[in-house]
Amino acid sequence: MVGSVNWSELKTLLLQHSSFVICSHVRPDADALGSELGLQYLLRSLGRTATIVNASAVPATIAFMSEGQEVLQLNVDVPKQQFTLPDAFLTVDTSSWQQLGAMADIIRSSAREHIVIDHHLVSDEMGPHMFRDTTAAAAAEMVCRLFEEFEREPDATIADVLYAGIATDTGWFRFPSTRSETMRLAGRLIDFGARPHEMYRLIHEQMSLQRVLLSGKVLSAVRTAADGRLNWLQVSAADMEETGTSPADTEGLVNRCLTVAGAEMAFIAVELPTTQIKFSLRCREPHNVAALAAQFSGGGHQLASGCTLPGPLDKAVQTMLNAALGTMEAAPEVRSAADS
Ligand SMILES: [Mn+2]
Repeated sequence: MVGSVNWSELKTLLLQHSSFVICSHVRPDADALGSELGLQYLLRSLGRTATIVNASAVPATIAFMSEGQEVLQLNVDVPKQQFTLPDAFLTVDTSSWQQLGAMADIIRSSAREHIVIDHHLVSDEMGPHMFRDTTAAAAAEMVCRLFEEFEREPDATIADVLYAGIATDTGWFRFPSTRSETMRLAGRLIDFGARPHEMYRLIHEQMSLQRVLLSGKVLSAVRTAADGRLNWLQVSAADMEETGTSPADTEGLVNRCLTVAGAEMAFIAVELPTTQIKFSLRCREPHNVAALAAQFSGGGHQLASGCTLPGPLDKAVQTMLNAALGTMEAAPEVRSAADS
């Protein structure tokens, strides 16, 4: 069912049940949370009971999305022993048992129906009711489509969070996954009251001044190798102390290295309080930083991965630099790959 979802089958299945627990992956992102809230709203408008329960808390950065809504956390708001089983579980934005965290045990041991709505490529076998469209740019796209299938409309609050889900999963409509259908559905959400500028501001323009200062300090010391094909940054504990920041404030900085013309690979090395060095790795095709991270027991995706090395910082950076240059040599040239 990958790529084409049988919407009428999904509709029938949803209408066969009267109570749902909706869940998504651990550390929910805007797409996961927006999709959950959208599904809850839709199911309630159909006269169903729907509760959102996740294995982990809503991250502070997107907490504004669920303000005034009830998003429960397993073992914090709902003890596992007191879990009231619904008629059906509805999982959205993942089809990985591992990604469901502690919710996976509850779903698997419950023998209740389990309906999955997802757009990811990799998938576990989760039963007979998996509705996956890997051409969808976001799970929220599929939720929007479901609103249309039921001939329902989201209110402005739900339009906002569904818009946030689609916008963030597509890198604000610039990733190759962005289709005309993505734009059409996002356009409909604006008709229903979604505020694109406000969603962008609330998600991306909430930095502390300290964080901006740290960015300046770290970026001004960007280093480069292999004629600019590899760029990297390093952040010492002293840098963070001086600017009043923490390792979390370095998130996203590595991507700036790939904005330089000719850059093919990038990494950032961050000194943790434990004196270990955390690496975030990025690259363009045909390189593979998942393989690079795996050399150091790390993991991730081909174009974005991470791993941890023992300190000190300079030594760890040198080790990573050698390994990165090694994988670049082994990979076919980006230019010749594009020509062929
Ligand atoms: Mn998603």
